[in-house]
Amino acid sequence: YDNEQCNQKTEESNNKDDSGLTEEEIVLANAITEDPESEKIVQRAALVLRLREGMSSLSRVLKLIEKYQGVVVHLETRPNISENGQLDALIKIDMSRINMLQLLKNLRQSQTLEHTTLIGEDNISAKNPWFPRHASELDNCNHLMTKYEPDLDMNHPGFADKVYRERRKEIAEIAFAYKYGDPVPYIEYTEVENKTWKSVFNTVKELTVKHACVEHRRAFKLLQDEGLFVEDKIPQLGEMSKFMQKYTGFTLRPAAGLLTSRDFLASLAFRIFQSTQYIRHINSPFHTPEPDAIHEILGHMPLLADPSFAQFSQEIGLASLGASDEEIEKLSTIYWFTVEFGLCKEAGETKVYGAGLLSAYGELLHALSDKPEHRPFQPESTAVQPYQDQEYQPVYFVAESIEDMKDKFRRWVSQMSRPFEVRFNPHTQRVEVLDTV
Ligand code: NLE
Ligand code: FE
Repeated sequence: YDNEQCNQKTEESNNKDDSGLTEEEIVLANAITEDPESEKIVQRAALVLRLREGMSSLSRVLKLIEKYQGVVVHLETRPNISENGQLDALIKIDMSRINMLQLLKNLRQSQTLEHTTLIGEDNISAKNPWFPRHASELDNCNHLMTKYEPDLDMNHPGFADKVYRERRKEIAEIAFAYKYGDPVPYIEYTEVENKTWKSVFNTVKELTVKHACVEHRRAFKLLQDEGLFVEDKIPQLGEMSKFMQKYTGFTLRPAAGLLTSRDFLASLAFRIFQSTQYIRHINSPFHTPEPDAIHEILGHMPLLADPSFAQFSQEIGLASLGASDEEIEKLSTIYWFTVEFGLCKEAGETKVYGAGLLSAYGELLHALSDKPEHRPFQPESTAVQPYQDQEYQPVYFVAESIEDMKDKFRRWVSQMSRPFEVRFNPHTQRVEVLDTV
């Protein structure tokens, strides 16, 4: 209902707009004015201006910034090379999003334009930091990374397999069509797909008894007891979603492939896990660089049914909302070395809790061997460790325990630059923004 209302308003103002804002800004301006919280969000932005009358234009601009309660944090000018007497200025300002839009509008208005021209802007499109405030808005958070796909990558085992490629398309279409509130789609898996599952399931089952952390082992057992984890049938995401919901409130929505980090992490804030639904190629059962339903089901879902781990997953998600690109990169690196490839100690032994290891027989053994490097998990260093996603990892980070990792993460994340805090309200499935400036 909210969305509908907002769209209608957008259309109206598109028709009779003369504000000088771009279409995207109008959409956002409308969304912003309807949202009282957004007035409080201060963001830093950079403007590059051509000052047609040199310093006197500059003073007009500064007055304008003052009028909109902006704080200039950096200012540089230089003579414009092509036109005599004109200056180019770079101005960095902290200003609330709503005032920023007003300022932009003003700068673009004709009387101001005689004095200044807006040449460039950074971080102004009020889209940043747009983030979903309600679980339904995750319908907009399904941007895919095109990296390793059967259609595009010659090294993909499905590249030459037309039937496989068709199947991938079919399942991707189902995910694209999914909207918040729909039941998780049911997929009738083929015999080949179930066979692939069987070989991964049986090896993982055997290895995890010895090598998985207690949280994973516990949930794995529950899943077997409840009849969801059986060797000859791929569990349906709908069933898995119900299972997780019962223990931690996490639910699933289908994803068509590897999502951008920002979109993927955002959903975790709502205790929603975006899960692929296709199955890896039968020729590479024990390792695939891309996520597939086997990886999600065997690796992620048991841990998402663990209360403490679910909490950690949601906290990474909450930290990502409205974060800068740099911070998203750090958060997804932490995610990579914990949720995907994490190791932890348990009564003096090294165990596995990373989903990318728990769904890949080959890499699990590699991770525990003496070939790769083991380093202690430290958010500061882990967050900036470069990684690749095509081969086995050369470095893994070992946590003292999942609890300890969570504590360290919390301390680290509290130093992020975001000028507001967020809180998830499970009754409304809404993220509430709390001002801290
Ligand atoms: N390598 C994992 C597997 O084969 O199950 C998938 C990792 C996805 C990040
Ligand atoms: Fe994963």
